[in-house]
Formats: sequence, C-alpha cells, structure tokens
Amino acid sequence: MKLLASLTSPYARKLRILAQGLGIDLPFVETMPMSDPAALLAANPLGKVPALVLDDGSALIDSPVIAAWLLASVPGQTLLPIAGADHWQARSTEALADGVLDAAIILRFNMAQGITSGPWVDRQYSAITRALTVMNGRVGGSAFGDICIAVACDYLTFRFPALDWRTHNPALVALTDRLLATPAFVATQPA
Ligand SMILES: N[C@@H](CCC(=O)N[C@@H](CS)C(=O)NCC(=O)O)C(=O)O
Repeated sequence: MKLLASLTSPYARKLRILAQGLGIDLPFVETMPMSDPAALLAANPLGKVPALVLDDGSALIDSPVIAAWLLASVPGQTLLPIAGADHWQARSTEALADGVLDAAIILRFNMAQGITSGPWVDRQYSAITRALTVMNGRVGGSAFGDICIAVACDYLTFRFPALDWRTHNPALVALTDRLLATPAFVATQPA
C-alpha cells in the first residue's frame, strides 16, 4: 500500500504518526494535490490528499476513514477504545481537530486570494477558538485523540504563527509540547 500525500498535509501527518504508533509500515508517495497528478485523481476524484492506495489497487480517501482502517488493521490496538462512549468521544475529538484544520485551510485559500477579513474569515477564526477550548478539556481522552489534537495545534503554529492558541489552553500546550518531542512527531515535522 502507499499513502499519497504532501509533506505538509496535517491530515496525512495524523495518519503517518498513527501508523508509527500501530507499528504499520506506511510507504509515502509525495503528492502535490494542487497539481492534480493523475495518480491522485485516480485514487481520489476530489483531488485531495491523503489517499491510501491499497495493494489490490483500490483506494481509501478521507483521513478519518483511513485512520479507522489503520486502527482496524491491528487487532488489540490500544490507541483508540474499540467501542463504547470513549470510542465515540475519541472519534468526535478527531472530528474537532480535523475541523480546526478545515477552518485553517479555508483561511489559507482565502489569504491566497487576498481575502483576510470579513464575516466568512471571522467565522473560521471563531470556530477554531471554540474548538481549541473544547479540545483543551479533552486532552488525555485517548492516545489517538491526543495525536489528532497535537497535529492540529502544531499546524496552527506552522501556518498561523501569530494565532495564539497557547495562552488560554494549558492542557493543549502541555500535550503538544510533549508529543512534539516524540520520534513520530519529529519525523513528520512539516517544513
Ligand atoms: N477531509 C479531508 C481533507 C483533506 C484536505 O483538505 N487535504 C488538502 C491538503 S492538506 C487538499 O488536498 N487540498 C486540495 C484541495 O482542496 O483541492 C481529510 O481528512 O483527508
């Protein structure tokens, strides 16, 4: 199998870190979505990374789907509770962290067009701020949720250095700083 993704994609980073935590070898093929390479469009007609091409040639798209597949590939994994309320809360935490990334990427696309203010921009910042507050209270819920949270926070640092997510979210700070020092986070640091 191979993961089609850019080196800076936070959704892909989540998967690469998860794979390392699960002991799964996840070959990486650097793929720039905005160039619309044929291999990506064949795997994902939406033209987005990450996409996971399986050994039989079929593809999985959307990072939550790929994450669920990776987790299901390792019976007895301990990163995400297998069922029950804790499972669904962790999945919801992933959705929150992904939602922060979605909002951040909308902001970046707007910036690329010179749009840096207005109600649509304000709405993205408000969503990010609210989600950070909730995620701050969810730290430690599961190892998988913590990976998702730390990847999202570090993406904000990477792309929005002026956005202060640290001052009001001490649990996010402690978690992110701790995970950033681990080999999987170091190996996938965007540059
Ligand atoms: N919900 C998707 C989001 C993926 C996504 O937005 N990826 C960005 C790169 S980080 C992308 O490929 N953008 C290209 C585009 O929107 O055309 C996931 O979780 O995998």
